[in-house]
Amino acid sequence: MSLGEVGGLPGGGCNRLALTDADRDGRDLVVSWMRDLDMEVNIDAVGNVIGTWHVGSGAAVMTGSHIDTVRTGGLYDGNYGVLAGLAVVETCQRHGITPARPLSVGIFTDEEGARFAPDMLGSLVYAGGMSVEDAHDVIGIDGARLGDELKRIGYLGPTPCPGAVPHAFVELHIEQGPLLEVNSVRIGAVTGVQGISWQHVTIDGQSNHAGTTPMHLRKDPAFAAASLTVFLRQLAQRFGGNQVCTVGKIDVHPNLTNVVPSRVSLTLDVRNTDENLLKKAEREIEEFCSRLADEEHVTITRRSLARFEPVVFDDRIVSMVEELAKDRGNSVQRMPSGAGHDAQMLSRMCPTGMIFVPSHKGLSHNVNEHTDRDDLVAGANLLLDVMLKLAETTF
Ligand code: HGY
Ligand code: MN
Ligand code: MN
Repeated sequence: MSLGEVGGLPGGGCNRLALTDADRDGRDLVVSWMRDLDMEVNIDAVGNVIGTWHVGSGAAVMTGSHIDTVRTGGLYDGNYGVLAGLAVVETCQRHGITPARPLSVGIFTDEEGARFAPDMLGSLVYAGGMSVEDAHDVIGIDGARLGDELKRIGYLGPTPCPGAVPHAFVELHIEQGPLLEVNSVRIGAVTGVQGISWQHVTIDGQSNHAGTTPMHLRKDPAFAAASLTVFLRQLAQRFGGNQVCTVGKIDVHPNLTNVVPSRVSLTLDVRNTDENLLKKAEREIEEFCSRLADEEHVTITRRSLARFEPVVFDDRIVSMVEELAKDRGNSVQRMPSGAGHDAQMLSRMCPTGMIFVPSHKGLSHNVNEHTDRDDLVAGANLLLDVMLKLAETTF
């Protein structure tokens, strides 16, 4: 709740877009809680914060998530997994439990990708999937350069990337969808993450007078953008299954009532658990855009913002989540993740899994995001059990 007040919005929820002052203030607060637990705090070259409780020996059992939010974020997306990780360390210390391995908690930079694409940027660099230089040169939706913002907020750290390879990684997160609540199940044993394809589309037409320009002479990028948006909805309906498509950001220039726009840019968020279907969707979008450009006499240029193939988590960890959930008397089901997560990047380095708890009405990326306290506690207790078990497990 205290973290939720940092960047808090008047009606509830919070806005801590990556590397803003609010993100800095949130980081400073959580880092202070890491230090209260005598954890060693390392900041790496893209601002990932890794807190480590040095007990036992060998590579750490790692958990973590993110504390950057979207512009209308809830209290739990990302934050819950980071703070539950600290609660695991605090609980072990309070009860004199000494794990066989160090426990570490990561705060990964810019997981949302809302200001600086791609999403999961910090964990992608941590896992060696993107160079620090490329990450620093990413330009945000507000024109800021990621490396400059890291420096400005004091989180351009000395620790090199890729980061230390964990013994294993497990992330606790809210489901952000309706499944667990609809099925009255308390815990999700996450089997993997669906594929993600983000594109930035720029449509250049010709600005003109709204009153005097006959319809057949227009080069109207707003109409083209609307047609593309409708096409995406229809594509998702045609594909069915897990196919989802979203146009979340549209910018019109000059954005005035009586001017046929000169340029419209929009973002496409297209996802599917099946890589072949995701590729098919991308091909159909490309073909539609080239037809649309011809028909509407506009120029359409597309730029990839993020492209991640579906990820399957280590079944040994998925089963561990399932069994330990049952040991605590929780109902549990296996399920894929519709949302991207830092765990999908850590799975490139070590055995990785995730734990979900229900989201009320499936709401997320919404200030009314909510998870019942009993579910939050059950998830945190399960994280404790899984981390301690991982510390005893040889892979
Ligand atoms: O885009 C996502 O799925 C995540 O919220 N970053
Ligand atoms: Mn998240
Ligand atoms: Mn999110």
